Amino acid sequence: MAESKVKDAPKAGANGSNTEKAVKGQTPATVDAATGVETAPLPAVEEMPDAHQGDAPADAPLATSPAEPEFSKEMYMAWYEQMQLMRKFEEKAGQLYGQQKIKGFCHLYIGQEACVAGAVSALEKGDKYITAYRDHAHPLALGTSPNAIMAELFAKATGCSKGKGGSMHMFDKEVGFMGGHGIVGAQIPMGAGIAFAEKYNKTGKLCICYMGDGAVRQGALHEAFNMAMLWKLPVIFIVENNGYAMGTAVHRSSNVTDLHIIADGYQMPNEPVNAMNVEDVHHAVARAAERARSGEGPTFLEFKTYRYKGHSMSDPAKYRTKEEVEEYRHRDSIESVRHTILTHNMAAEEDLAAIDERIKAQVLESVEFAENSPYPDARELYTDVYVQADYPYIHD
Ligand SMILES: Cc1ncc(C[n+]2csc(CCOP(=O)(O)OP(=O)(O)O)c2C)c(N)n1
Ligand SMILES: [Mg+2]
Repeated sequence: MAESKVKDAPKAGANGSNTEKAVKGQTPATVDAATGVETAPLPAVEEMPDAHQGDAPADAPLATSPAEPEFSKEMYMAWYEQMQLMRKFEEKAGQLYGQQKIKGFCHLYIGQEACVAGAVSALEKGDKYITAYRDHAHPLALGTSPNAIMAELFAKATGCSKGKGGSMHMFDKEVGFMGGHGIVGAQIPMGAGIAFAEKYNKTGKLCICYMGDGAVRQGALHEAFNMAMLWKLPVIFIVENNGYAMGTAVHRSSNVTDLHIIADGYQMPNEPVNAMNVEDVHHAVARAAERARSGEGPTFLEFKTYRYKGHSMSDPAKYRTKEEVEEYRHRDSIESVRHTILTHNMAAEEDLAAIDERIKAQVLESVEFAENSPYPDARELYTDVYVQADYPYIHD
């Protein structure tokens, strides 16, 4: 039986970063060699007396390779490819947003890739995933084609939600991805409900339900946690604590900043996880999955992570310093995996470059596919609104 490890999480700002003064200045734009995508310069951070830096795990260990690799070469190579695809796909999406090819909302996952890659590798086919609006990486890792995701971003009929969902509402039932939800916290009771269905139907599968740190103060979480524990539902709740809900640092909205201990109120096993490290994510999710599948019920994991970009494409992120962002870039999960692969001679630079080339081609193909796809027909407005075909209130 997997044991709950309720530990003291790292204290916010233990290395002083939370108390650092914001500085004026700007990091220069960089161009990615693999995709040719330009990363926008980080905005200048002005001195703001009321600005608070986040509660992200500033004293989490630096992401470097372990003395001995814990997993097989195949696993590290798969993680590298999967996380690079997420990142390069989103860098391209960000660029296309700037060109107004993609409109509406668009929240990038860049920096948080290990949160998904380490979970997918620890779970089984048939398990279900649900998350909020920062939702491009999940279907990419689960096997939805980049073409269908890019087409969805372009609001095209060939998109995974038929062009009717856009960035925040990706769905792909075939791979177990149940969305993509724009209302903060709405997916928490839905995640519990999906887990209820798995238990009721005795499928042996579970539901993994992601949420942001901003969602844990929603009443829906507390109702769902209570019922999930009462009925011992096979669900893994994950809070991706990236330090901020839009521009609000965790400690400005929550008295409890070690968010995982909120689950103690429901006697739900919980633990903090250094989610800049894909191995740690894999281990924690594997432990929680074992608990769920053996009938012991839910777990609440607090993934300490960080987003390198603003909340959404329209956020200049003036509430944090460029030093804070840089600090996390030095713990980058993809760089860590790359380092492990090279240090332990699992592959050579050229092999990784070949993967990068493959990803570049895949991403460019997805853009071409999206560009050449049609918009949905106007009558699509009336389809997929309700599952019940004879729903009496909406008619053509
Ligand atoms: C019920 C509700 N209230 C407010 C909003 C506006 N809103 C969108 S995202 C967001 C912040 C959520 O932050 P967090 O949960 O930390 O997720 P992150 O963006 O960091 O991934 C807010 C307040 C919303 N979408 N739904
Ligand atoms: Mg957040």
